[in-house]
Amino acid sequence: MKIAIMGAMPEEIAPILQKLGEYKTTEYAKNKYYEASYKGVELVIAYSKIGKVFSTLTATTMIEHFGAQKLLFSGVAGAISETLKVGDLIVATKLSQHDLDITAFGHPFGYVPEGGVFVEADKAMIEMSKEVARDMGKTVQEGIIATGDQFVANEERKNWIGSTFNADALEMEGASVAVVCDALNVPFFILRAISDAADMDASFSFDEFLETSAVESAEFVMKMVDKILE
Ligand code: 4EH
Repeated sequence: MKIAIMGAMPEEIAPILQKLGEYKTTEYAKNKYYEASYKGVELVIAYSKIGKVFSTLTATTMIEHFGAQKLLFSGVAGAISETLKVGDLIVATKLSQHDLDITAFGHPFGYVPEGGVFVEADKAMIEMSKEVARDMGKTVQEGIIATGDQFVANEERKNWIGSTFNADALEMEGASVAVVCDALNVPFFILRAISDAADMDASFSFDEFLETSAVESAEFVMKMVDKILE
């Protein structure tokens, strides 16, 4: 089996590469892919760069070029739900693109003809995440993640995304990765640790907590890999 682990920023995969220690680096499509064997399975790891376009390219490459059969995303996110604080973990149940707008034709926000508004994540891995959380003595919240090509640092925009998509957290890559995995029949799991509250202090909070929250997420994702291999 080959499992892909992706992030968007270098900081989001650094803890994973550090844990693995040894890996092979391959350049492909203007990005670096890191391959390692871990407890008898093949891993392919990469950070995509920021946003929906780069994350689409990377997820597609991991599946179509490197042959990944499952994909786990690890990273940070802005909180919408009041119950999510910096460092807390959220597992996506389903994801939507909050910046996709063809409402002029009477469609809802996030909707694409023949696509839909949401893409659902793999139920088996969501179930596993509950066991992993129990094993680790941590809590993970399940929720809806909204994705768009903007760093949200505005209460009004955040609240709009929250009410329009019933979303609990927001980021810039999850929904595009979800579309790719869904289309190619690859089970996927999107985990994020909160770095900020997508409000006027978001950029400062993000800079302060990116690294520590990325570590929280990466540690959990590696425990997910362990659970998959059980
Ligand atoms: O990959 C992008 C990163 C911010 S942009 C999306 N990631 C972090 C999640 C995220 C997020 N997305 C939208 C955390 N908080 C968010 C928020 N809105 N409030 C970036 C950051 N630093 C340098 C360059 N780009």
